[in-house]
Amino acid sequence: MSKYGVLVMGPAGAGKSTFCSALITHLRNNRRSCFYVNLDPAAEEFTHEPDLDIKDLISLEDVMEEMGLGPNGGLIYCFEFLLENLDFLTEALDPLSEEYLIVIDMPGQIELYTHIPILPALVKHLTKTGEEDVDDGTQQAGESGTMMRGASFKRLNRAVAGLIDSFSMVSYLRLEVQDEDSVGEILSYIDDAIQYHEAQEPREPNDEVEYDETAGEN
Ligand SMILES: Nc1nc2c(ncn2[C@@H]2O[C@H](COP(=O)(O)OP(=O)(O)O)[C@@H](O)[C@H]2O)c(=O)[nH]1
Ligand SMILES: [Mg+2]
Repeated sequence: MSKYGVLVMGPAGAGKSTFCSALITHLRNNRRSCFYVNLDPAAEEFTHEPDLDIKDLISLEDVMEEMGLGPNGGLIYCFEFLLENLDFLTEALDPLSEEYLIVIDMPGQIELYTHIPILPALVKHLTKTGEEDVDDGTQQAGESGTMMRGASFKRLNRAVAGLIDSFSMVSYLRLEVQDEDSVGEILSYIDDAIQYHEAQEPREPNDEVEYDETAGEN
């Protein structure tokens, strides 16, 4: 069974957690299932309590105290620990059905992305979970020793960039976090990417939601 998620990344203070919170509010208002994962060991206050919190695996405060590390070193330690204990993620995500949107709130410290390969390792693990057809081709290409150079390489690059552009695989979207329609617009891009509506078609749950504004609990 496939699972779908949003990995929210960006520099510290960019608004990642604010975006996660707005997205989760929007999903809940529309009776959509979501699972909020906080992977920032330094995050303390949440609008929505995380369903899974890295702090339940390892605490930054404890690490700093016990290992004598500063905040950045401590954060790196926490992530290295997470990578050694990925069952913590897998066990929580495994039972989720494909209707869930998994929202993963990441820390922003640049060291985590530049000094250690946590992101590739994390993404590799997440895309492998429950999937059989993971393609490792990219890594093998680099090792083959037959690197393309010169004009043909430039043409290939241009063609790949054109493809990404034509299919809107990378886009910049403006978010006005207090505007429900703006959050909804971002969600519709996410839904397009994960083909949410195609998967939901037989049950059409959104039709019910849209017209049933008085329905029970949140
Ligand atoms: N003015 C403004 N402030 C924002 C915006 N997004 C987030 N903030 C504020 O910036 C601070 C950091 O946001 P946060 O979501 O915690 O950033 P994170 O470190 O990327 O998770 C908070 O005080 C937010 O209220 C925005 O779009 N505009
Ligand atoms: Mg944050």
